Amino acid sequence: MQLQIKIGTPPYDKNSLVKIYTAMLSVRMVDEKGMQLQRQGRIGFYLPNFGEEALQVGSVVPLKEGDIIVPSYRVLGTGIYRGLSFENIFNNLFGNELDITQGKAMPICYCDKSINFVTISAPIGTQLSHAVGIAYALKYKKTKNVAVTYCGDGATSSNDFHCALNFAGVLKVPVVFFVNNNQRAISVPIERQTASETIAIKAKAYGFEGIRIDGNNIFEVIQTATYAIEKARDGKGPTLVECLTFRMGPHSTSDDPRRYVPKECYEEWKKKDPIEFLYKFLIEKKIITEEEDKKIKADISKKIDEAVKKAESAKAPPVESLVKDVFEHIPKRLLKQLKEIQE
Ligand SMILES: Cc1ncc(C[n+]2csc(CCOP(=O)(O)OP(=O)(O)O)c2C)c(N)n1
Repeated sequence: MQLQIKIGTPPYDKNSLVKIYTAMLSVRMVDEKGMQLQRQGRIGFYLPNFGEEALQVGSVVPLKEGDIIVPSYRVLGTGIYRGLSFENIFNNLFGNELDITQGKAMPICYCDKSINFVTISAPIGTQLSHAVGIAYALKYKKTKNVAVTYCGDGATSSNDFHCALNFAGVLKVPVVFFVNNNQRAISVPIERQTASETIAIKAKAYGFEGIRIDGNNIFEVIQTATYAIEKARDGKGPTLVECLTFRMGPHSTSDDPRRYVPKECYEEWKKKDPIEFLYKFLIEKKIITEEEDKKIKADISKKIDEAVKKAESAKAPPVESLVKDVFEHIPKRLLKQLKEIQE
């Protein structure tokens, strides 16, 4: 696929490009803050997206109203681009009373119904079959909407990956699978994960198209996502898009990648940083100035600091929240336990 970037026409006009760049920077800056907060003992856990911002943001640029994002835990940019707020993010991380799930979801398992961002679930791969079910419903109801879903290279070894791709092919549903091939599942390298030449070719066995792209090149991601999403919208079935990238940070704050990632890998991939790539493009093409860049960063930083301040000073969820919003009718045994806690 040849890259076609027509500057001045959406999504390559100034407003659209600044929106994309701001979303990518926001992911990076939320990650820096999240890591810092955990190291300072102010939150319990964080999981960063360092180096994978282009595939996350670029893959949702072509979405339309009513389309549904079924995320994995390492695609924060898909939510941020669509409007997942810093308040929502930090309320979840602090697990406070303002958090949508009142601290019941794991940190980084965000959700926002208003932007069709389905709750992130921690078990690997499960979201893929959910996405196929959702896409089937969209088709059944004769909408023109699509579902996009995500997983890592490790998740391609899961049962759900097979089930999801198999039924997506059989039912020809409007879904696009994006795989963030960051070349490791925690410490397990891709060559220990699969003997397949690429992940993209696996789609062939399920009867649909697989495409492998440079996941750090925002333009390649947008162009491929546009093609695959519009194809799904036209009733022409699913696509598997393998986005080659590299996890530039730890798997999570509970991990120390210095024990298994050679230093040279970081040096090599640092040169391919997706945010640096877009920054250079915007400056070289005179789409933004260095001054504008500083302002964008200062603005994001201010908003993040405000959200952290509010989230940290909010109260813990009330004790009753332990048993609320889980069952339609709270079971008697839980009510009994709640009473014991309250007493
Ligand atoms: C079903 C299941 N098994 C194991 C785990 C533990 N676990 C969490 S993340 C992870 C690695 C996943 O790697 P990958 O799919 O490549 O995604 P990445 O973290 O690289 O984005 C594992 C094994 C889990 N969350 N769920």
